[in-house]
Amino acid sequence: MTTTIASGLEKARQAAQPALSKDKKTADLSRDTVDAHTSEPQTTDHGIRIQNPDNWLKVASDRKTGPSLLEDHIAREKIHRFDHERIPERVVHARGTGAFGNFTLHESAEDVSHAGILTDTSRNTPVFVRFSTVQGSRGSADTVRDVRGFAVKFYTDEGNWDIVGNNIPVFFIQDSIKFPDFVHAVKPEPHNEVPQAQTAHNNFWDFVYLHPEATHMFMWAMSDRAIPRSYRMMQGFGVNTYTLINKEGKRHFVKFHFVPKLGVHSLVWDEALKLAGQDPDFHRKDLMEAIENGAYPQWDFAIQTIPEEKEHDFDFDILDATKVWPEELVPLRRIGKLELNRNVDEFFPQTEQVAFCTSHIVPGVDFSDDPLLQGRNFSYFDTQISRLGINWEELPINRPVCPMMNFNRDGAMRHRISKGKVNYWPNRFEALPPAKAEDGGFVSYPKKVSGIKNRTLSEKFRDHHTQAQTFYNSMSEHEKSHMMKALTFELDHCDDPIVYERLAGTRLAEIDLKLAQRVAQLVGATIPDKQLMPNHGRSAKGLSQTEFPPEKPTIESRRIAILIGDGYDQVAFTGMKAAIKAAGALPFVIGTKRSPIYAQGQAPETSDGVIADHMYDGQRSTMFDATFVPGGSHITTLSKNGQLRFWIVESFGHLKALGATGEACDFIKQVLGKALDVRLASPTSAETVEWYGVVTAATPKPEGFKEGFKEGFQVA
Ligand code: HDE
Repeated sequence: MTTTIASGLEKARQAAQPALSKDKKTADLSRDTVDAHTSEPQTTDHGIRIQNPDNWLKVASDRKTGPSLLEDHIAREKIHRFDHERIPERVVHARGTGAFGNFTLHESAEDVSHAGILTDTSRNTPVFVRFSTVQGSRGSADTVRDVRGFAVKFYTDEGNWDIVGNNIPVFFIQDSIKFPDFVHAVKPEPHNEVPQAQTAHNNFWDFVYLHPEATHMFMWAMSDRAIPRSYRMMQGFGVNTYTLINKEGKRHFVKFHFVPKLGVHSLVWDEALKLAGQDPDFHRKDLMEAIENGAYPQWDFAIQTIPEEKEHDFDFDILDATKVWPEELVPLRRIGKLELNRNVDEFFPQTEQVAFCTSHIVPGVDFSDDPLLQGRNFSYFDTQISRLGINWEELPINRPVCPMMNFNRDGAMRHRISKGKVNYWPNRFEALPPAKAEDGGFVSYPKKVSGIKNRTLSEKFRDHHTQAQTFYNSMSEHEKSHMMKALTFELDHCDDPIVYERLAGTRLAEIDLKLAQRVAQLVGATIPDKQLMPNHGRSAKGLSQTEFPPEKPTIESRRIAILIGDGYDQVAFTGMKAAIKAAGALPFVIGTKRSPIYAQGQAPETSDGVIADHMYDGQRSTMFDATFVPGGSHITTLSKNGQLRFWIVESFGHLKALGATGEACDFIKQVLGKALDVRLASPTSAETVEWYGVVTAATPKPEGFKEGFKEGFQVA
């Protein structure tokens, strides 16, 4: 007996239900989720079963292929659907990836907000988070130097709340009217559409010079923050100033923060550049891999609040998105936890169609007069219309989990069917009445407004250098050196002398003369001889990423390569692999081939050997956080292989932990040669860090050694 299509689909729908206990959003999405891996036959979009999906209907015989018939409605439907698969990509943040998770609150913020999600510690609020780069197109590489988007959609019981943030706490411009100019300048240049996903070109640096307000942000963008190791290892910042309203109607200004439990970590520029070609999906895969392995990324959710009456107590304007609120003045209050624990089922309907809006707020949260936020509140709604159409909020990923009902109607692709005789308010049935504030109705904060209509910002918006200097002063020596190199790389890609002359000779000389001089020398600009603005010499907390180690020492979810060939030491290999797994990290066996590899003393007749996860030519050291080489006679083979030797050298150069036992110790020492001696002989503090990256053990026993390896790994 054949099943009907309807019951088949129902079965498919059921099969697609995630095994996880369903939160409200998961349950909601399951209404629209089907399993495509079913044995039910294919159908057309109008539901008839397709008998032959491989051949267009033709007038043909055994001997002759005749004309294809336009009559073939099945083939035409297939091609026509394909022709229209693409929608416009996001004008910025086109490249991204997302995941589901949950938000929990451990400390009520009822003193500052009456929002349910910020006061009810028993709630488990479903979330969808999308991380992104800003400049590149949808197919661009993950590891480019760029700001990362960190957009969170909370499906709260009172409606969706979106925090559409970045991994850097400030922004390039102060007024949203400048955004189109900024984005045009940062994107590929108009005459040749070059370069892709990079700020390293004339127009970006020209814009930055002409907007001194961008100085603070470009210093952040040249820091290691702009090349994160993983989306899981970066902070999230709401950037804009919002407000919170409590039960008594009192208003606080607020900034939102997410602090990763794994700590903040970055790639080094050389790794980032190589990975962009070797594995353009590096961050996307990293997030999926961690979630699949149960290493759910977590962030502390924190708020900084300032009572309304203190708005003007600071020497910067708290509504200026080019400024941070120094933690010394406004401490961070960690009140909740964000966890990502489920990958998407299908990229397009979820990650691509998700639409965030800064204006999506819930009662207890409100806007401020932050001029960047005000413009964003218009832009995000507007842009979704060209991407997704007017009914974008009906899409499964975007719809709220609380009751949603109003008289917005019609428009292209309307999906919902609203029963009833009226579609307006007020109506004779009193259908869909307004909600009182005490029943959750959203009430805008009754702020008194007065002033003169004009196009200016307050006086304090004009200080563009104090915080840029503080940021630079707060960097560790190696962070400063990375910034110098980043600036040099960028300006080296600018071929218009006016661009690199002005940037090095003016903007950088306003921040730090030594930095300006070094960059100018390297990029061929006139070397400035005076600091253009006195550096105040102050530094601040929370700016250097060295202040964000993991919450607890861990190598959880780190990728560790184990290099082997025929003749590897089995005891060291199995011991270390098990130790890596037990520590929650991910061991990858990289072999000289992906067919069986035999340990020392083993033979095909007596053993199945080990099948490597990958062969060395398909991988690079850049794709791993650490490398282990067990001893054994395979070292004779490995040491003759130029690419494996380079693997060791490259890994060492990127300050990664290298572990070795037995014969592999000499191999590593010999490959690293003088580089290793130099570091051992004169370990300056920066070099000590590099030296710690290498741990070797003379005997092939992983016990005792693995702790050192792990430690070296953390320090590096
Ligand atoms: Fe955005 N931004 N933005 N932005 N932004 C968009 O909205 C815009 C700004 C951010 O994963 C667009 O849906 C203006 C700051 C993220 O889907 C668009 C201004 C911050 C994402 C838009 C800003 C952001 C976007 C393009 C200046 C950090 C990706 C597609 C006033 C706090 C969200 C879309 C996702 C996306 C406008 C500045 C973060 C065009 C006008 C500051 C994370 O609406």
